[in-house]
Amino acid sequence: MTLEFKLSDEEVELLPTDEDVAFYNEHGWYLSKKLLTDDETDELVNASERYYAGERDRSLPEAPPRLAYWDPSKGDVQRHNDYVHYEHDGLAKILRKPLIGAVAARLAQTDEIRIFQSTLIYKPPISGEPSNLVPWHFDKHYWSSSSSDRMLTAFIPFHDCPPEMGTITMVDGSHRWAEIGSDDTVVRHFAERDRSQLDQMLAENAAYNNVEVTRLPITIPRGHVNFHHCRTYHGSGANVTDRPRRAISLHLQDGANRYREYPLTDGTLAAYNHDVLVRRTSAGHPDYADPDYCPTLWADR
Ligand SMILES: O=C(O)CCC(=O)C(=O)O
Ligand SMILES: [Fe+2]
Repeated sequence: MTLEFKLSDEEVELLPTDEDVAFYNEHGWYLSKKLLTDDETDELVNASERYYAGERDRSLPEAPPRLAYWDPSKGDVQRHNDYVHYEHDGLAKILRKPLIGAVAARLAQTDEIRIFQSTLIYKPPISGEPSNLVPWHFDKHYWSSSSSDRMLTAFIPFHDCPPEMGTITMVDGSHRWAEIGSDDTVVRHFAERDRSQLDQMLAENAAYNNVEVTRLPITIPRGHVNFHHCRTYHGSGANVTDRPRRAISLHLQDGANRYREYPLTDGTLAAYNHDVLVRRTSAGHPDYADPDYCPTLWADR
């Protein structure tokens, strides 16, 4: 183990236990212990405000085709900004805390975790704002060009995140469902999709698996992180409080994840935004281990 990927004795206490890993395997999600200090969550708020005010340490060389990139001209809608771990060192410094990667590695039962994507999210405190509603989806649908089924997401609010703020909501155990032969429009992001279609997709898949849908809004205390498996259905509701809901979705890949050719029914190959940014492998494919865009968060070698 390199020095960089070392945990303190106190941090080791914060790792998931064997029971926690079994819970994750059964339910498809896990609410962590307190992984971030109050100073770190304060700094996430401050750094995100500087980001929203235009502060960048570097910029993407080009805008990939499906980049989520709120700017003030978009107004008071839900904000999504991808690649903040690349563009903003203040946010990246906290996201790259080894403890987060170590928890993910335990859950995914792998010895290496890399960042796949990070999205800064802000739900304005407007109870009727339709863009605040996140329809049911699972993240692997956007990642068809990734080979791994162990990918997972760390949802990191910057404050206590109760149901009335529209916290993330898990469809319990849905990562174990078999999927109905889905049309490959699912690879399109939920922001581009019709909400009722996605609600229907959840209902049809539940019926196909002969299960009731159990929706669990996760009350996340400040500094705690909710992890979900890449095939766990999730969504979220309105923010009916008078405070913004601030968070980062930190999407993670295990060490073995690679680009794969995944043909869609129209004959084209599934793609991800990285494909126009990252370096190539010797086989000429996008390299999902490019340290500039997909840095290693944890390695236990
Ligand atoms: O912002 C939310 O409530 C959902 C975010 C999400 O879809 C994710 O973390 O994968
Ligand atoms: Fe998601």
